[in-house]
Amino acid sequence: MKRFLSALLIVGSTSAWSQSLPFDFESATSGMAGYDNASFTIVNNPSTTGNSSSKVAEIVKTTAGDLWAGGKITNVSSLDFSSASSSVLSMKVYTTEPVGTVIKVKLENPYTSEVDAVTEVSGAWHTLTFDFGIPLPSGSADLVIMPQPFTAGGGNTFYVDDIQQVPGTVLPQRAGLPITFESGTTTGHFFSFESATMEVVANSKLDATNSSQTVGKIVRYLGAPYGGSVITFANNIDFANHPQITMKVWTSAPVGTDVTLKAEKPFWGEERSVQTTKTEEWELLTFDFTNAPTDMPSLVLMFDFVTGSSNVGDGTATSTFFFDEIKFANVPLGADEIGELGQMDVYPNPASDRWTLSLNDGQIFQVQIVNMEGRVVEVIEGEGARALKIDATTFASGVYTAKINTSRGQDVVRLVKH
Ligand SMILES: [Ca+2]
Ligand SMILES: [Ca+2]
Repeated sequence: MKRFLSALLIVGSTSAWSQSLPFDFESATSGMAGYDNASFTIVNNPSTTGNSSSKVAEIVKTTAGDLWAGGKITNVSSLDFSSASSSVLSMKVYTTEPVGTVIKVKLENPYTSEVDAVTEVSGAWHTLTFDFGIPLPSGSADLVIMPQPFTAGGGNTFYVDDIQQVPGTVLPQRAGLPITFESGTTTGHFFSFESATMEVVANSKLDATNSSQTVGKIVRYLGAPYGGSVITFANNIDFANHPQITMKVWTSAPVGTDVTLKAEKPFWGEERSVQTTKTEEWELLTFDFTNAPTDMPSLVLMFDFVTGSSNVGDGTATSTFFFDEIKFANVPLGADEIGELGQMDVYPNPASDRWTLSLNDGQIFQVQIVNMEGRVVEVIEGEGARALKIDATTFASGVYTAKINTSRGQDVVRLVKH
């Protein structure tokens, strides 16, 4: 039996050799393989500006017809993006392809996630970060690097180095609508897909329809026709009481461009599309979700998406969309976004023995405490009190999200246990 076991171990260690981050390519790196006729090899560093190391990895998209060619490192173990200390993948990139070139990173086999970043310089090393968003992948997978997806190869060359996990922000989910970008909703609350990027930016398009300070911006680069960005709320979107959503949009794309909101839950989505009636002006668009299911927590934004279209975006002004004040049509816009009510004080935070939640005004009905994996670990009845003490001694050190039902609505706060 013992001999059989050791034979198995030998087989296991040769056929399923695993690699772990970081990768600096200074020595031979197992599991590197080009696909779709691309090469993926270790070479001398072509430029030491911004990267003084001697060896880097080179991907050459050799064949013009292979639009999706790239390189992968198979069986990378111990990938864990679920904690703030390692929630972002960072990679140095060098290419002489133009600024705005998309670099896609995919975790597959098993497929868990993919995310794109866009180059900011040409002909110099710089660091791109890949935030895998929610759900936070972990485990073992093939790490696929797909430079310039949806673009003919024919010799286009990319260098990568220092692939590692770095600290990022793991944000608690927003409680729900509205989203105004004026009090807490950030880029990190959104997950962008298919070569779209989403940023929270200053409103550079101030006019009578939207004079607010801050807005969201989505740019579609070469990807799929359905490139966009999604936000997942702590609560389901309450279409029973609020069947219509409004959103302000500004774009240089022509009048008649489709704007799509899709409410989503796993394996189900409801899409509503309307068309712009203005260009280079803010306008208010209304999306009617009457009779939509009421158990969907995610809202997907897709611009210029028409089913069957091959329009994939190109990073120009007509692929750029500003949006703001996503709200229920029948709820007036308050000063604050939900989740940043500012009515809930938590102290001390971080805590080692107890947190006190205190509401300035109103009653606490129930508190649900959710761990980083999204599991409810405790439910505390508030019984209508204005303040509530929560025993922290039974919690493992880490970050938790408290979802609080109050007489003023829902609030979400982050609790940190020392
Ligand atoms: Ca190196
Ligand atoms: Ca705003």
